[in-house]
Amino acid sequence: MSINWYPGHMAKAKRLLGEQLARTDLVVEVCDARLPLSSRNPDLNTLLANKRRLLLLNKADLADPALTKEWERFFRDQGIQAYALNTLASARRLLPLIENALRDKIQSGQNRGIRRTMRGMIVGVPNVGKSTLINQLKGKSTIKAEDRPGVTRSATWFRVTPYLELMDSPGLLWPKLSDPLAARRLAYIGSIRDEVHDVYQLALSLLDELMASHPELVLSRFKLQDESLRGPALLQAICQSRGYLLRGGELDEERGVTAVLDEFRSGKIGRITLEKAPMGQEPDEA
Ligand SMILES: Nc1nc2c(ncn2[C@@H]2O[C@H](COP(=O)(O)OP(=O)(O)OP(=O)(O)O)[C@@H](O)[C@H]2O)c(=O)[nH]1
Ligand SMILES: [Mg+2]
Repeated sequence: MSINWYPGHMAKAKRLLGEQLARTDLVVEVCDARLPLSSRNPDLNTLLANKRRLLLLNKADLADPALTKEWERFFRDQGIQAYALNTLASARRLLPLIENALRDKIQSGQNRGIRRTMRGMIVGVPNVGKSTLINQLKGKSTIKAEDRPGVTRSATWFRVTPYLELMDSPGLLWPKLSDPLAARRLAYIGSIRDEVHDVYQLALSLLDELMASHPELVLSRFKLQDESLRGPALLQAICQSRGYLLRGGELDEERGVTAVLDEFRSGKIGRITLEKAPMGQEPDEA
């Protein structure tokens, strides 16, 4: 898959993050709980240097809860403060976490009779829910947030409580991703634009992955019986089962592709985590 998925606005975003870092007390990194390694951009480590950080495993409602617990444990073992979150249901859980992470800063101000506004920068790859998180905390959907990557185009500060400002930022992908599996998985969760992929191949490879890890969920969602189906034959069986037909009676595979990708992304196939936490290993942030 050799594709240009690093549009100009991402290079700009990287510059902006660097510029805003000096006025930031804390960085809140958002990744996708279904893909906790591959949806973390390793560039952020160098870019954010020694800033205090929280890691949110967002969209936890779409991920396997037991595996999310393992991921939380894995990151905490590495000294990373990681928390699962469902932004749509309980974004406000972030506020005490931020307060806790900044307790000494807040306290030292209070000792001098000052309560300064704290500033947190929200960063992460596209489509993980950064803008939605700020909307939920503000209690108003004033920021554009949609289920596709590249929605936010500039970095903007928003006051979410009397003493907290959060900065929304454009999703940041890396210029080149050498691991094709990680690239595909980022596409499955909608962090890389569908336009740059062959979506037919993408749906087939997603189906293959799901048949290897969760065959029962695929068979039950698409009302199929044959566990041995793979590749184009599986997609065709899905179209048949759903009655996706073109006017001449031919299978409407395009509709099948859309159904597979959309239904995975929205969790309708099941709560599926694509990456397992490595046990007893250093994090591999490829
Ligand atoms: N199920 C679920 N969906 C979520 C959650 N958080 C965000 N979303 C959805 O994810 C989609 C992307 O959200 P955005 O807030 O636009 O993501 P973003 O990270 O700002 O994306 P970019 O601006 O493109 O970088 C939207 O359809 C949200 O409703 C969550 O915790 N669970
Ligand atoms: Mg956004």
